[in-house]
Amino acid sequence: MISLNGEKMPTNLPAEAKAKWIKVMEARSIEEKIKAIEEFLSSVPKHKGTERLREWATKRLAELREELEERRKKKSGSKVSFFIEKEGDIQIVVVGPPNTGKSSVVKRLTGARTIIAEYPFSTLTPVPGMMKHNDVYFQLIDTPALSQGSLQRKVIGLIRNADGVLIVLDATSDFTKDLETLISILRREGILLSKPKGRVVIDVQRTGKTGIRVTSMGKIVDGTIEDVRKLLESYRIFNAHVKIYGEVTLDDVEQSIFEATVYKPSVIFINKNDLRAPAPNDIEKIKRMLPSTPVIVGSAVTGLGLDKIAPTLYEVLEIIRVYTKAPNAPPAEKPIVLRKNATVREVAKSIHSEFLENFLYARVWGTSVKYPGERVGLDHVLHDGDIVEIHTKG
Ligand SMILES: Nc1nc2c(ncn2[C@@H]2O[C@H](COP(=O)(O)OP(=O)(O)OP(=O)(O)O)[C@@H](O)[C@H]2O)c(=O)[nH]1
Ligand SMILES: [Mg+2]
Repeated sequence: MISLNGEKMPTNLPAEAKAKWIKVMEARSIEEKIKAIEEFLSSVPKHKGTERLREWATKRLAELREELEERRKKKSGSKVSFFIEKEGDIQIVVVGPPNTGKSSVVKRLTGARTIIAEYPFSTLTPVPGMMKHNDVYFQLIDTPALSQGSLQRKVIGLIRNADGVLIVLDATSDFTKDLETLISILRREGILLSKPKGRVVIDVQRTGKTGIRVTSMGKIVDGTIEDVRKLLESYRIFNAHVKIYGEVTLDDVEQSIFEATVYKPSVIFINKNDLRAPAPNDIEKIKRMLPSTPVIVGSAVTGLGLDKIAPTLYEVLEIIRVYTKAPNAPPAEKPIVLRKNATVREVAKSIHSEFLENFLYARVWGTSVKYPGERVGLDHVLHDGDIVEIHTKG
């Protein structure tokens, strides 16, 4: 069973269909992914029990085809493209109902040249801008209002690829209801704004025979690591790194194979405080709806609250900065930005795949080690501010 949108979705897939899914996980390019999902879908038997899964995969396929189309448009120099190349360290999509001040916020924070207008639906294509905080570059993407039907799927596609979401609400309108609508639109698409109790990340390894390694930073409520291995093997996944955060069930593990739902950390900015201060009751209501999402009250006109946005995003995204260094050289000035619980493996991978392939050991300075310059392996978990020196063969 895998759960989608909170509903249990029985998969009971035949082995052939399960084996096809690994191709989707291994796909590097969008083209590969589209082809793999098409092949997966054609191997899924059509009956009631697989209906939701087929529906979900079909939707995903449509989204990917659209993204491919947008990328092609971008390449051919067409001005109306929805594809935004990721720049900086962290990509944040700014979303909300029409006319709440999304563009005003993005403009004030990044200087991006995006259109601000008193009429709704003034933003028609995404506009990126850059904001810096603690040496970390945040790319903010201004988007068309999420309630606009035809563009909705494209904005959802942007969110799915982003690291987090900044929700801009308008204090002068019924913003609790607006948020409710937004949450349900996203949930229908498999995007969760509430932090789940636990999280499973499966990195499928395409090269080498690493076997299935499970790193648990939490616990599996209803099974063992051996059960996880068996589950993955039933999908013919034999080489993967499974990371478990918090409390998860075997269902969650199976769900993460399909990436049926993704969690996006978010921050809420209640804008236009200069016109109307939001009622404390309503703020409480919002906090109950999304307990893990910080709420900032402010105004893009007076500037109130804007300075809190970057540090709050930094916090909810659980970012760590790691400074690499070469032997006998000072650490790099620009950090590598990773997520909490990142390991030396991710650092090695982000420098160059050769660093991973020829890895011998790393020396680390910082709070994650017992003494400065301690030697560690690939699975060593790093802390914010750590300095990492990687030693390789040859
Ligand atoms: N008084 C006041 N007006 C604001 C504030 N923020 C934005 N506005 C005004 O609200 C209107 C809409 O602002 P935009 O930034 O274009 O809003 P948007 O959410 O990008 O709108 P769409 O792209 O059309 O969905 C404009 O007239 C802004 O000047 C604010 O904090 N206070
Ligand atoms: Mg706008």
